[in-house]
Amino acid sequence: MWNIKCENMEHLELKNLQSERLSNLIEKLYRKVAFYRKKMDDAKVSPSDIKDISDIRKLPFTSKQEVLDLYPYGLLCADMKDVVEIHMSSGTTGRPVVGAYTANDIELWGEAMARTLSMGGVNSEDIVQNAYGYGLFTGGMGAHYGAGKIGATVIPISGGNTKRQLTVMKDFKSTVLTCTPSYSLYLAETAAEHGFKMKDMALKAGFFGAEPWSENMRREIQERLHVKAYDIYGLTEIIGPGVASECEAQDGLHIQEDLFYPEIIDPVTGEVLLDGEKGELVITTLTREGTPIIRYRTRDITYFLTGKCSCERTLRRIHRLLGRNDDMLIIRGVNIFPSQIEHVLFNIEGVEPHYQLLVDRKAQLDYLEVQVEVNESIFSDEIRKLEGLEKDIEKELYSALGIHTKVKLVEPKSIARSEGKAKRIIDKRSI
Ligand code: DLL
Repeated sequence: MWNIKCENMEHLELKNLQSERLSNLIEKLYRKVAFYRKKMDDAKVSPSDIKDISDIRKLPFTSKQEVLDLYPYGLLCADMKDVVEIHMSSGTTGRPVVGAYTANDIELWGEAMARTLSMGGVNSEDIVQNAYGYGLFTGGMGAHYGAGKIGATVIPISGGNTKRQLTVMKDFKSTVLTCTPSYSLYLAETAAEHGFKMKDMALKAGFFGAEPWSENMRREIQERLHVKAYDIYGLTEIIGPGVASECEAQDGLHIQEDLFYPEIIDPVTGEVLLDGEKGELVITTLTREGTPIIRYRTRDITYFLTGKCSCERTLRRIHRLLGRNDDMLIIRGVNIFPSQIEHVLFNIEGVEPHYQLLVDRKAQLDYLEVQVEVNESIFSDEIRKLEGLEKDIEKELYSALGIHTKVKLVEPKSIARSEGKAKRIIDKRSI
């Protein structure tokens, strides 16, 4: 274990630590963040009411919409001179989610990711090929800080340039791969096409997350890449990757609960659920300084696993994420809201306000087809013109979303109408 004291803490000791950290956090937030002061005043809770970790239930939730409304600096709790880094959620236009990090937050992030990578056996002898995107996205820097803290060698190759990834992997004998699960399979596929033999590579482990994936996909990755594949979870609002991750038992994700306090709630009533009951994961950052957050509703669905893990860590485990309780699509690790697509479509002449998003996985990569109705006059145009329009819309969507989509123009009235909510998304990915 990277940090045996924290990862193997006895229940009462952990509870005391969480209680102390929560009460310090609330006192600071009440003083420094107008948004939280008002929220607590409205809920008639004062910092002196928060003494024990169980008092957390007196505090209000924080929603994604509130976070978006507080863009860019509304959640900032530290002085700007102490902020050393800023990250934002991936791939969306409009308002992104912002995380600001002090030097201590970067330290904390490195610690959380060092624990994560150590859970899969990474040590200072390893060569970590970090194919998560560097930049505003938290994946690249998060894995970088963790591997650096362990003293492993980092190859900060970032995402993309797949053939070069394989050459580097082979020539530098990378032992660890970090990237999204879908990208790992794309790497394997490209390897087969170009005569690279994955079994002859030095890779032994991969740390995959940032998008939903399944047990079947794990099996496929492990077979094709000849690695042990670990599921890692996190989100920009909390810190990025490093919030929860699998150990060698690959049986649920241990939450770093001395740092990030987890609850599972009923998404409708907000009631706190018991172990084993499926619901929305809610997280409080116990030690963040830049942009701490209280009872953040992640919209991610999971449940607490019961029983002891064979790895002997006492940190609680959650089941791998089961999905999201909203409509956000995650395509190749990029978060996309249907409303963004709608926004693009409705600016195009001749396009009708009826569309459907078809999500599938082809050659192991997420694939988004946008089916959109056009009006009679456009539809009766010659094929060449229709194809031109499809290409134009694809370009517009690419510039708005940052990912390639396939646009298919369909004839008027061919998409099913609804009297209630329209069913915009058909997700055929079997996960
Ligand atoms: O995706 C942070 C990250 C980077 C995690 C690298 C793991 C590895 P965001 O871009 O803010 O941050 O997206 C967060 O992605 O609320 C989940 O819905 C989803 N997600 C992240 N990890 C997993 C996972 C990063 N292991 C959102 N399984 C989260 C399923 C995941 N979904």
